[in-house]
Amino acid sequence: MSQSEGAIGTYEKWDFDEGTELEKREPRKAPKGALSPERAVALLYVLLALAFVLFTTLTIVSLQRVSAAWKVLEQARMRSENSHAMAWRNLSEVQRALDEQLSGKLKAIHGQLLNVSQEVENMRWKMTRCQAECGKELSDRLRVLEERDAPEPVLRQLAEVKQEQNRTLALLDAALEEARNLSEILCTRCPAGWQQFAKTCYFFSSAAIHWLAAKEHCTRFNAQLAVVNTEQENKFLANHIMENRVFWLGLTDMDKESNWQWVDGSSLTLTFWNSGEPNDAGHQGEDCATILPNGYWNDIPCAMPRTWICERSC
Ligand code: MFB
Ligand code: CA
Ligand code: CA
Repeated sequence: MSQSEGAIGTYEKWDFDEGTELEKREPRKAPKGALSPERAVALLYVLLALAFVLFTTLTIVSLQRVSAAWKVLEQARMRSENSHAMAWRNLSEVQRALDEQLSGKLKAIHGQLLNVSQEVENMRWKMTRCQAECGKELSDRLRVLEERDAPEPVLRQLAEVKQEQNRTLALLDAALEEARNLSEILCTRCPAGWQQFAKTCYFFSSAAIHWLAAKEHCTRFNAQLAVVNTEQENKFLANHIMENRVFWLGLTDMDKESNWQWVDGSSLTLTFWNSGEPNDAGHQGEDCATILPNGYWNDIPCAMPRTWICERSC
């Protein structure tokens, strides 16, 4: 005998010769109280439905909470953005007010600096001119008295005056150096139309006049004809010479031939004479120096009309 599972019960197969006859046995009755399959399935469906409803409800509630949280987050972000924008506007306002205040103060200080710089420059010029003129005049007078064989006491007094003059000139030199340093420290900018190199301002003329007139023009601007102190300065001047022009420098040997002197009394140590120059060419001679576009120098007659370069501390 073997058993086989059927849709609605259990069949037992009996072996007989003429064939096999399945004898349907009555399904066994489920024990009392257990669910019938139909009911179990129905219950399963109900549970599934309940689970689905619960899941849907929970999903809806969660979505509502997420949506509410999102709204709160969005409002917080908006508030943060607004406060950020407000803070930025306030900061910009404060910065603008500060900039205005500072630029006003800076302009005032700058103006004062320019005045001080101008005063220092004027004082420096007066001292330079006095050093050249006062010293020369006193020495000339002393020399005249000495040549007249003045009496011994007078000569002794003259010697004391000369010593006093030398001490005064030494003090003047020291004061000049201080004024020059102060002028360089105060250096802020050059006048309109002037070029700045390091702490010095340069004016390149367009007109052409003779050397003495050019020297006077620079003095009127509290400046002097250009004095070349370094190779870099010479290169700067040459680089600023446009077209094929030559410009007067503050260098001359008109006082004593071949004794070349700068207009500010500084000694001539560095030179850039063109080859064969200075040659004092021609019957009237050549006693004033010019700088060529290539940066080399040439002496020409001082009466020639040429463009010129003024320089002054900025
Ligand atoms: C000379 C120069 C002179 C004049 C003449 C035209 O050089 O020494 O000063 O400039 O050229 C060749
Ligand atoms: Ca000469
Ligand atoms: Ca020459």
